[in-house]
Amino acid sequence: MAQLLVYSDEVRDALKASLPVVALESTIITHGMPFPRNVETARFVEADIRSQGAVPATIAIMDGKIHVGLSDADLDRLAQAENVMKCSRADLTFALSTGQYGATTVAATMMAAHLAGLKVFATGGIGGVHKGAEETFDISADLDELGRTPVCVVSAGAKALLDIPKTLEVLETKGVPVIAFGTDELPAFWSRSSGLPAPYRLDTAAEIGALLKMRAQFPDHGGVLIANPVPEAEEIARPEMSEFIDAALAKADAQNIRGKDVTPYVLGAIFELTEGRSLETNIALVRNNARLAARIAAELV
Ligand code: PSU
Ligand code: MN
Repeated sequence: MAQLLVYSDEVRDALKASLPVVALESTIITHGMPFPRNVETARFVEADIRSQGAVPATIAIMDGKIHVGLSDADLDRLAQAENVMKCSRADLTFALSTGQYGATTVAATMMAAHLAGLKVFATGGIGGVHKGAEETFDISADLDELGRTPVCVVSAGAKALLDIPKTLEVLETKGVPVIAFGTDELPAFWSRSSGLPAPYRLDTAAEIGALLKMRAQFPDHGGVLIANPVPEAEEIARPEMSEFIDAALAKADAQNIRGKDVTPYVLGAIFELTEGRSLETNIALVRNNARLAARIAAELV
């Protein structure tokens, strides 16, 4: 297994010196945002993590290896490459054994982070139970991974295009603590409000660190989900956002988009409908999550 992992010098040195390290996914770069804002954002996010005294480890599949920490050149290559595989748990070994280029989702990034000994991971929004899942059975592998892999995922909640009440139910069934940061309400990605109370609330990185240390004492403990609301100045409020989401979902349905193409397609449609505003919000929330993740990682070293 160790031979499958390729660390950047910066990440290897940080792990040796027991410095805080934050894992980052790559699907958000290849399938979540358009070029060149995707690579620009990836660089901002890495700088945000460094500004809090931690080291970023962006994870991607290249040349049959799991790369933990990418060089500037690798980030560029990934952001511009075409036909990059979107790799969740089910896709990871295929990408590795065939030597294909792969971007890791929340699920696959958690797997890689755990193999690499990283405990904290920052992203935008997790995948979850899609609306209409009672017909399509479309439930993201992110939820299963949160149930089994001991990594703390710092998000802005589940992407609001999902069925958030059902997503919360599945997380509870899988034994995943869901903790809103500094708010009583579960945030909904582009919006600070979902209309649903959060299962738990914590207000400081130190309190989250204490929870993670407590959880680590249990054998076979899985992940923890932190839901950090987007800063107020950058949010798109829920009433406005739900109209965009409904229109984008209707478009996806009319185009018969299914399976792993749904999330990238709907994100793209929302980008167009909001004339780019959704992207600005997405960038702000990822950066906000990265800073919090760095502070949480610092509590664990
Ligand atoms: N959050 C974003 N943009 C994204 C994603 C999340 O802001 O592109 C990606 C993540 O990688 C997440 C994936 O794991 O979408 C979920 O896809 P699916 O619903 O197909 O499991
Ligand atoms: Mn799916």
